[in-house]
Amino acid sequence: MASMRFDVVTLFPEMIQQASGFGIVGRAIDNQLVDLVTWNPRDFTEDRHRTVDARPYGGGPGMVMMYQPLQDAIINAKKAGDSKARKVVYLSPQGRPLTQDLLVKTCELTQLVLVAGRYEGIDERLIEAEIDEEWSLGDYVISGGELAALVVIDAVTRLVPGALGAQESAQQDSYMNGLLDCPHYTRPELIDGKSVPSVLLSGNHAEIARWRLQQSWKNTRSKRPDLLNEMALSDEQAALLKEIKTKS
Ligand code: 4FM
Repeated sequence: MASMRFDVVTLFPEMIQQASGFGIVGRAIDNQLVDLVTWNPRDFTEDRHRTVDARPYGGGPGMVMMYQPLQDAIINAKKAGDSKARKVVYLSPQGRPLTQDLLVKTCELTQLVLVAGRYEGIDERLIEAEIDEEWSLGDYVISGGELAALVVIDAVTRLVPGALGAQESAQQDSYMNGLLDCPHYTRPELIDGKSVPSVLLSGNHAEIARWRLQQSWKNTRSKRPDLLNEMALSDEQAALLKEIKTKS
């Protein structure tokens, strides 16, 4: 993936544009490694009041997103990019749980259209007609899809070649190996009677790398054992894990 184009369909475009102006994502946009365009269904309304919501069939509280303005916004977002290497994703709790593996695969695309809903949901026929995949951040409910779209934009941007500086990429390695991160320490050497693990002061970089991997394993085993069960181990990793097990 040389670069990535994000088209976000949202009633709150400022929320997407403003939050994307900072840090790694902001720099990637400035450097034209990432393009970010927003599409507001309100701009595709045809009535005097610019209506974007509608009452649900079957009754009950709350509204759903009005079909026509949302569909027109999605269709125009699609047209702006490359149909062969594009996916249209709707963010909702009903979606496939987002993982780093899914994000890595997403990098084969050149355009990602992210549909951020509001209210109680969108018409099921619109999902059938326009959405390729439904993704979820996790088993909880937020007030709209914008924060979820921002999470996807951030996590994918980190995988665009050149988006991370040299320092940031080296760090990334430790997150990408399927393990939790190792502990970090900085100055001073002694805080409230607690010292920094001596290996980190040793200057022995091979020892330090080994210690960090060992800590990552321990962290993962105690906090997220489910991650280890799903992991395929290399011979080297299996040997190291065995060593850690016998030590503690
Ligand atoms: C989704 C509100 C669609 C309104 C939401 C509409 C969510 C999640 C989430 C709320 N998105 N992972 N969990 N969205 O809660 O992705 Cl129309």
